[in-house]
Amino acid sequence: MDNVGRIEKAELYVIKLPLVSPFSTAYGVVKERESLLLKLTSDGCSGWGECVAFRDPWYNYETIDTSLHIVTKYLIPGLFQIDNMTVDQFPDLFKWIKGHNMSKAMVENALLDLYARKNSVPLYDILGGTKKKIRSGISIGIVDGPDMLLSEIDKAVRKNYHRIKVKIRRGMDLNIFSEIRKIFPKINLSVDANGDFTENDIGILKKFDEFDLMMIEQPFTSDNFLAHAKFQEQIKTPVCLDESIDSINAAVNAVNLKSCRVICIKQGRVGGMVKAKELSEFCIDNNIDIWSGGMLETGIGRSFNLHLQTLDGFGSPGDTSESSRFFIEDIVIEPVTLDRKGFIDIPDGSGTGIEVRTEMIEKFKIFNRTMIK
Ligand code: OSB
Ligand code: MG
Repeated sequence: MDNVGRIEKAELYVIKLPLVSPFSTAYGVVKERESLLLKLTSDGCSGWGECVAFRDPWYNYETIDTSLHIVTKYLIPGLFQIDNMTVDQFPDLFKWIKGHNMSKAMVENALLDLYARKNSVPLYDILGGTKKKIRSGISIGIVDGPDMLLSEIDKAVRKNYHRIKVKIRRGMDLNIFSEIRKIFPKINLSVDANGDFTENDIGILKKFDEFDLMMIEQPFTSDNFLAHAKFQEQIKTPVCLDESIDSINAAVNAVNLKSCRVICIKQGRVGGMVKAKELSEFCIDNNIDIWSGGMLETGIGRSFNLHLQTLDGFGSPGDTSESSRFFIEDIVIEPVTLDRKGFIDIPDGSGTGIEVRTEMIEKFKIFNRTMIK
């Protein structure tokens, strides 16, 4: 990669977008998606990034406020000090900052988009991805009662989503899965616990082998690699790690301890596209299946997830759904949509290939700050 050039301006926006319906997990309910966005400008060209952290720290420790702190105090001033950096040097430049991957990912992604736009090439070309369309998947939050869940699944099946994931929590009645399988015997089905169970629940969790699931995602807390290994040894269904994998080293631990057979890669959680690609290659070399996760991203973050999935290793459907599944109106001109067979086209323009609707940013912004070099 060549140098990105001199970054002259960084504009930060926090927007608050209403969701079509509340999204519930074992730990939290999101009613409105607050998102931190960044626009970097250089030589009259701009690139955008989105921080996938939520307002509150229920998924991991990062929040929009911690990210604003890291970005404005360290990352942007750091970028302003350098004039001749390539995007792949970004992770090394800021590795002295411990953690805060979601903040790093937003800045790196904006740089990558900027670089690609300056060079008039699509982002997937820079990454080395070749797919023109990718498979879709939907994650259904915890809803009120079995009828509602069955109706949500039915809607997703009619749209031809390639995989349907259902959020679960401790204490829920697992008989609903027999019900789901009676009505939808063949769909690609998986579950996600967001770490709500403990090792003491292994007896109950083993029942999931009866439902022919693609995987069980993150049953235990993110630091509990041993419990996941113990569980994987006792269950035929593949265990998938999400929250646990924030670095290649975490994946090395998971592989060596046999904690999982699948890893959900979220480019935001691992620190950006460069790290996400590295992690995908590590997983493939170590026989771990991968797919791209989602974090209720707006059109900006969603576009990075699309480009990531053009890479060869991302053949399985992940959590990339239509924008309209979450948002009444997206903040980009080209929201993500499914074709009749449930595939999603990769945008073909420069960079991420999407254009941000500035009037939407103005309408939904609750904070902004501009930093000039
Ligand atoms: O655990 O994968 C998760 C949403 C927010 C936080 C964590 C998760 C999720 C999802 C939905 O499951 C992903 C999406 O469709 O964007
Ligand atoms: Mg998950």
